[in-house]
Amino acid sequence: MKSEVMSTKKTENSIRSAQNFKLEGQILDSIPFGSGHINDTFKITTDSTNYNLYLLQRINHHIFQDVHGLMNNIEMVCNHLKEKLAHLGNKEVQKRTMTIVQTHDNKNYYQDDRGDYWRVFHLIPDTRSYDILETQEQAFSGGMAFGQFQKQLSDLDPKKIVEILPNFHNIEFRLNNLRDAITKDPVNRVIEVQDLLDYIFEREDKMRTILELGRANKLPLRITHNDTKFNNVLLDKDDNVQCVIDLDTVMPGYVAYDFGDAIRTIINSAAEDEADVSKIVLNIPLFQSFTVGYLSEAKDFLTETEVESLIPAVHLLPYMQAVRFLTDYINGDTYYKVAYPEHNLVRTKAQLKLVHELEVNNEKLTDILAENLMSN
Ligand code: GN1
Ligand code: MG
Repeated sequence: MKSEVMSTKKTENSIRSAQNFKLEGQILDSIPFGSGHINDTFKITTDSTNYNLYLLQRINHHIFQDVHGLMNNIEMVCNHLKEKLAHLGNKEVQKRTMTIVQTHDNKNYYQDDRGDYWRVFHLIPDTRSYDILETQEQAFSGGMAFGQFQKQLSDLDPKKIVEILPNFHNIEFRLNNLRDAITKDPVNRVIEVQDLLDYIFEREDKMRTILELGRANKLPLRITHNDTKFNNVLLDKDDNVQCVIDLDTVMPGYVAYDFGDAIRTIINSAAEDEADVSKIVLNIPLFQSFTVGYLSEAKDFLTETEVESLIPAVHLLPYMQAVRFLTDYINGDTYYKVAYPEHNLVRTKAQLKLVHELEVNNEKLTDILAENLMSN
């Protein structure tokens, strides 16, 4: 009962906020949408016969504290992508890029009287995203999608983009956050996760490869997506790439981080939060197909050192995700949305199982990458 009342309130709030944007037609309904861990997302339907589907989001401003900078980044990226695709015609551009809907006073976000921030995008119809992949074609499309994304943004000056969440993929920063959490131990959870902490700290040195290459100026900073979960790619009904979504973390970064984070979800035969870790095994043909798709777009611009950083990133990103989930568990679940009290712990164990599987199969993955670099 209580949660029903709360969700009716949320829906009412979402409709009230949506009314501040230039939507076509009258709003018919608003329903919670997607599986993001940070923002609240709603699908808005209107009675317009022309354009009637919108994606409304309440931005988590505890995490994204510079909402103005965030939305300017997204607008700049969207405009850049639209220019790159302009030759395809307006209709196609609308389908392949995200479109921000402005407020009645021409802003790209709206702040309500409770201090919450909202934004609206066009919802791209006839598309699908997948939490777990089904086919190699989908993996190939995912690889192309992120390769293309990096390529299309390669001539956008990184200095124009605000580093919206500094140190986002800096493993030293993430491990320091974990150490702080252990020291504070606000909800007495450290005692139950000692074995996981040992497993993490044993691998600390090995996970510094990319950080150190970056510090030695051996990796170029490019504009990267930084949240390349496979469900951030929209595919059309034939599983061709339609659009890359969730542009919140588009920032200067290293391409390997995008590769590694995509592989984290693509190669995993189970969900990111699978409680039965025996189900977490590698789907290596999907790694192969993603890699072929990615290299078909990225091979021309990748430097030799960037290529060398791809496999280290495949190990690093699930590891870093485990560090982040465990930090949040120890802190008492203040960052990620959780569906039940042990959710962050379950997520941590699932990611560490993936780290283990990747270690066992390191040679196979390295060989596949090398073969595809040669044959491309
Ligand atoms: C968060 O909100 P969502 O689900 O797109 C997180 C990512 C993590 C991901 C793990 C800003 O992304 O970094 O990889 O959860 N986003 C932020 O599923 O922290
Ligand atoms: Mg995200």
